[in-house]
Amino acid sequence: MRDAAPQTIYLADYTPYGFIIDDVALHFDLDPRKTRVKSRISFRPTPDASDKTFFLHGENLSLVSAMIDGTPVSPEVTPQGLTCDVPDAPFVWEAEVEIDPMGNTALEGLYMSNGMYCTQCEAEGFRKITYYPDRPDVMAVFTVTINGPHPVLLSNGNPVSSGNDTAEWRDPWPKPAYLFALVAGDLVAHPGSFTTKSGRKVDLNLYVRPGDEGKCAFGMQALKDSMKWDEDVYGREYDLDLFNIVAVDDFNMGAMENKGLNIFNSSAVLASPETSTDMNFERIEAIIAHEYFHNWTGNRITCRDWFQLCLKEGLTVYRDSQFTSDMRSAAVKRIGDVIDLRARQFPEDQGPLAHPVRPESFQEINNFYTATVYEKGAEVIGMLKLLVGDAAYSKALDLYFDRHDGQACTIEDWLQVFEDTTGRDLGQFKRWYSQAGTPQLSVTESWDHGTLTLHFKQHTPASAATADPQPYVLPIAVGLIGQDGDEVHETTVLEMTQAEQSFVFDDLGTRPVASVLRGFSAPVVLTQDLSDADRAHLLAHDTDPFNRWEQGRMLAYGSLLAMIREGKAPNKDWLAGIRAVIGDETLDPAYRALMLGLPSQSDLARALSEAGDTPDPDIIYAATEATRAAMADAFADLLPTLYRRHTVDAPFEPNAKQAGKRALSNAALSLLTRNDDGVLAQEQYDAADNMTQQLSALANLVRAGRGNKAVEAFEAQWKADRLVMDKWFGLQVMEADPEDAHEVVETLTKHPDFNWKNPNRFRAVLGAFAAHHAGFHHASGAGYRLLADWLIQLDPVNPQTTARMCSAFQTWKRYDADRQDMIKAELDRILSQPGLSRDTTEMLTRIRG
Ligand code: 0A1
Ligand code: ZN
Repeated sequence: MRDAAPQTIYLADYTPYGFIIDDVALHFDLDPRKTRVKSRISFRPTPDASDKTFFLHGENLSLVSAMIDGTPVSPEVTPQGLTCDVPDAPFVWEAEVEIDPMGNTALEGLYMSNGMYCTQCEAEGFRKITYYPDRPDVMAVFTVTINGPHPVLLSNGNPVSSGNDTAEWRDPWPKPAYLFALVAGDLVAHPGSFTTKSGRKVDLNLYVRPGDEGKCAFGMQALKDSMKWDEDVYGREYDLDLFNIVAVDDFNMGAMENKGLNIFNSSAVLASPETSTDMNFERIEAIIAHEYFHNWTGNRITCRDWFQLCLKEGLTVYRDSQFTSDMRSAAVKRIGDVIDLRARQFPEDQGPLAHPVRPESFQEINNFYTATVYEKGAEVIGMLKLLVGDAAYSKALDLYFDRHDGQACTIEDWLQVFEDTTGRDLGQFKRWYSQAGTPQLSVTESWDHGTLTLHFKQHTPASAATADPQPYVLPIAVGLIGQDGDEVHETTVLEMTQAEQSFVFDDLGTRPVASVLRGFSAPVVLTQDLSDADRAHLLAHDTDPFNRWEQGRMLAYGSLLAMIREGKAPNKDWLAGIRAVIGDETLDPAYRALMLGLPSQSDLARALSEAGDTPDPDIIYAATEATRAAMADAFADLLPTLYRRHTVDAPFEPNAKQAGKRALSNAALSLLTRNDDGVLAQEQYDAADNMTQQLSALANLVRAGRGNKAVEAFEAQWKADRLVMDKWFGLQVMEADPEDAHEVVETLTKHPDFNWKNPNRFRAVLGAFAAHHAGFHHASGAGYRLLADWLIQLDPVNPQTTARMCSAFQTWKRYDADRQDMIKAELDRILSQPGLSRDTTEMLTRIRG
């Protein structure tokens, strides 16, 4: 049932819990429909607590019995939890509850996936397991006993004992309930081990379903690499004798950092050359690192309340991006992150869902695991590091770990360690945490006898979340490139703090071209009055790899927007500039592959709407197609060589070097396919011995309208592999012609393997559809209706995944009146469903505005 009046929770209302927990003992008797959970918790009143009410969260629990100090009590129970009179002295709470893991389709709390038991407790899932103060600032030591007829019975920490159908675990580190985990089932372990720098031998296991053993080696290696990296770069050592990872098929998100027992969506950990693409390998390596890094940034130091989510997530994303940069190419990683930020975070920050990196209110915390909290949160840390310098950053982090180990902290604590290390006042910088919206930064130049002045203006549009945004501290990395192509001023970081500010470079001979916002040094929308010729100059000569790519992208935008608005032909200078870069064999192939990319259709729609135009999805689609065709023609003589030279003959390895070569040869293939009727793609499909090559060939065949046979063959080959079949479903949607994308989706949803209750499968089809710009925004409104139908169907089963997918509608105000009316009608139709979840209600109400 929908809550009568959904409650809004405010950061400003934080009050500490009135009790301290010394010790938690949990006992599970597992049963698919009637699991019994016994808890024994020692409480002690907090000496100076203002609120002495004894409240325990609890949802979907049947209370069997409750006792205080051995005496039965009858608490007052509501759908949200219970209260009870308690002594004004230390006491022991004991309770027994019954829960139904099988009936738990929301995948929060204790649930079942393919016959195995698993848990997801972040953010507020523990309250679906037993009565407990389910808030991150309540930290305790847990002992867990599990009984059940399963060969593998796991929980956090170290094993204490195990016998027939029983196991006992103890986690010596105090932790909040959201880090609790339990897994039970018929699983096989892929073992490994790691010796920490101080000599502790840690046993590692990757637990998978029988049959998936061959997909563990890469994840295990990524884990060892992460453990080593965190020692080398942050001085952080692992702190238990055991580290377990479990792969589950039904999972709402990517993975979860439970103490000593990480639980992963199988798509985020299982990998093999035959079944996973290079992109999958890179993502898996990053997610394993991310979850592992949480052991310090999240677990040892956790969040005081959920408003502080970015404290652990922004920092951990920042750390995993550093790790990927070190393991692979820093330039390629940075460009990929910026593409992703613009695709996912900018629309959020510029639309009705805008919220600060540290939100100040929410109804459903699950709706705030967003690109703003995660990715913009990481950008904020990157800026802080740029402003204080690498050495001060290291010192501040050492202080953070020293000072706050074992605590539940706030953003204030985080900034304080930087203030204490550097003596800087970070008061203005803190706006990055408290204000919503993407700053717009514009720069103009003046030149006077060897002196170049850069005039910057910053402006952040008002939003529902921040009515009157104040200027930010912006680190703006700038270099200067001379007319001859040499760098005449290396990167310097300008620190902008005012709404308008000028910076002067003098002693310059001839007028250089300014390379501004190198490395994307701040998450802003930059407008720079550069001519196409200047941009082409930077594309050819900039020493900053990000900005070099960025200038190619800006030229591509210019070319595409002129085609969309005025039907102009593609910009020849841009094509020539890209041609020079992709043909330059001294450059990293992965980097050159990125140069062959175009802004996505939704990025183009965003650019048009930022400029005050109404995007027409069909015209955007046509312009993108025409531009790809022009690229295929302009590079026709170069492409066959690029393709052949970078096709990897050696046995597949998922390293960055091989992946880069495959990325470039496949980028070439996608252009070549436009002019060869799919002959080369078919050849590659037939010869492929790894998923990167096979899937890329398949995509090209489908796009060329010659995919029927290969689609069938692929299905026959991979029917039994869930993760590969997700790719099969997704690819057909992504490559569908906009005219019939919704029909393709309808057909796929009738496929016997379309198990819509599995979040991965649902996302493979409906998520891909929402991302198919011209298909989803079909003028008939059929796309909107179709997605709304499925959201209505999924909501009662899995509110969290439904709510996340509502963001497909967040950009609705960009489009024309007809489309807006159709979307509004669908939003209202979903909102009028009786019993709509709190998650989905909150999302749609905010989107509807
Ligand atoms: N903390 C995890 C992400 C995560 C969040 C919520 C979840 O369920 C509601 C699951 C996972 C991470 O950052 O990886
Ligand atoms: Zn995380």
